[in-house]
Amino acid sequence: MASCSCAVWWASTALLLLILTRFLRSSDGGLISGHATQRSDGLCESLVLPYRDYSCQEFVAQTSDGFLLGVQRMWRPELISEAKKGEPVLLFHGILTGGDVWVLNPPGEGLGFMLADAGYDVWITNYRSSNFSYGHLSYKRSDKGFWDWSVDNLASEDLISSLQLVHSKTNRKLLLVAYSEGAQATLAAFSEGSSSDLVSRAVLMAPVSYLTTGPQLIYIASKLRLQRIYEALNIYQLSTRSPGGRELVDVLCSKTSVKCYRDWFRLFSGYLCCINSTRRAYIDKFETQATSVKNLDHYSQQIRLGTFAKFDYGEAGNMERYKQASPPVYDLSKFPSDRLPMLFISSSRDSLANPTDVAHLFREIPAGYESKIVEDFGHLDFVFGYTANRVVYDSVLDFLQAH
Ligand SMILES: *[C@@H]1O[C@H](CO)[C@@H](O)[C@H](O)[C@H]1NC(C)=O
Ligand SMILES: CC(=O)N[C@H]1CO[C@H](CO)[C@@H](O)[C@@H]1O
Repeated sequence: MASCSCAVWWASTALLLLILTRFLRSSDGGLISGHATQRSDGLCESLVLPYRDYSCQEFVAQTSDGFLLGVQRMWRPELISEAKKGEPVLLFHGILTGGDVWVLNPPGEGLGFMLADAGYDVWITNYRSSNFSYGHLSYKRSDKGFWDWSVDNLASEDLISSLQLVHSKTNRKLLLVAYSEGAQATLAAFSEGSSSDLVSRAVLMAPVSYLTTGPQLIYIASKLRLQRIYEALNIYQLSTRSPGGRELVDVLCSKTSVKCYRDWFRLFSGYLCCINSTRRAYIDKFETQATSVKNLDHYSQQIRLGTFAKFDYGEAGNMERYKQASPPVYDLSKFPSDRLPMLFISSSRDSLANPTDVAHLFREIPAGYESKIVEDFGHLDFVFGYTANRVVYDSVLDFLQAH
């Protein structure tokens, strides 16, 4: 990026952002953690129950910092009963999306459906800001506090609360399938010893850990120091769906060689093999979903510093929070890949969890895990690709069944 002869550009971008960005409406409150609930526009009603072979129930998992996560349980009633319970598997999605990624492709293609068809008790969780979550006990979506989080909190709160909810409902150890930032949160949480004892085996797909490069949103944001503009404007969330969001994305893309005008998919992947263009309109009805600017900022820090560490608040802020000048790094040598059966699935053409960064990850975690590298598969193909069933999910099912 040519360095700033671009004062004019900064100013015009700032102005554009100010004009374009709006906030989403606030979400429902008054829900009780751990209880099944009803929601007519929830994930179950919208995406699972229309297929009559499946049952689906909405739950709420409350995090200790007050977020109300939507957690859905889906199963095939003829395969699972009180007497014959399926093994619980938790699906943990990635950045700028929601738990719907597991069921946006139809039965036979979407991982949620495939696992239910194989007799599993399938639990889908949603990040704190996801469309299918339930907001916060006291913050509204328009409050700064609602967006004061990054992958650190997804690790310490969202993953853990979801695992605990499923464990409390099933009294069994869980299988975990985590994707992209969900996989990164898993790496962070389990490296710190949190809750891996609730899990019996795990699959990490397109695992993000270290970030070096890639033609994607996060990289662009890091180059632009996007969060500075945002902070100046009191903008805390990024969504391509909010009014003006797509134009905002276009502003980002115009600063790079990525041709992602009007196409948020290109923000994630320089390469995509297998998105069904007929189904694209349907996917666009649900995706993307908002994330926090702080979450992107954390990724920018990782790219700039080359670390997989907690959020950097600056020296004074770090002293206050962490009692040290620099943010603590996640010690991947403590990741339980030598104790829990684990499978990593990555792609040689994934520009976000790219081969260089995945190799870096593999050098740091203890040996003992299995890994599979697929060819010619983009980052979003892992959840939206119409061939993900054969290329990736068959291996997921084989691995879960074989151990
Ligand atoms: C693409 O999606 C449409 C609509 O869901 C479907 O009818 C068609 O079979 C799909 N094509 C492929 C190659 O999966
Ligand atoms: C909070 C929010 O944006 N909820 C939306 C999630 O998606 C459904 C289905 O498109 C909408 O009806 C909700 O308003």
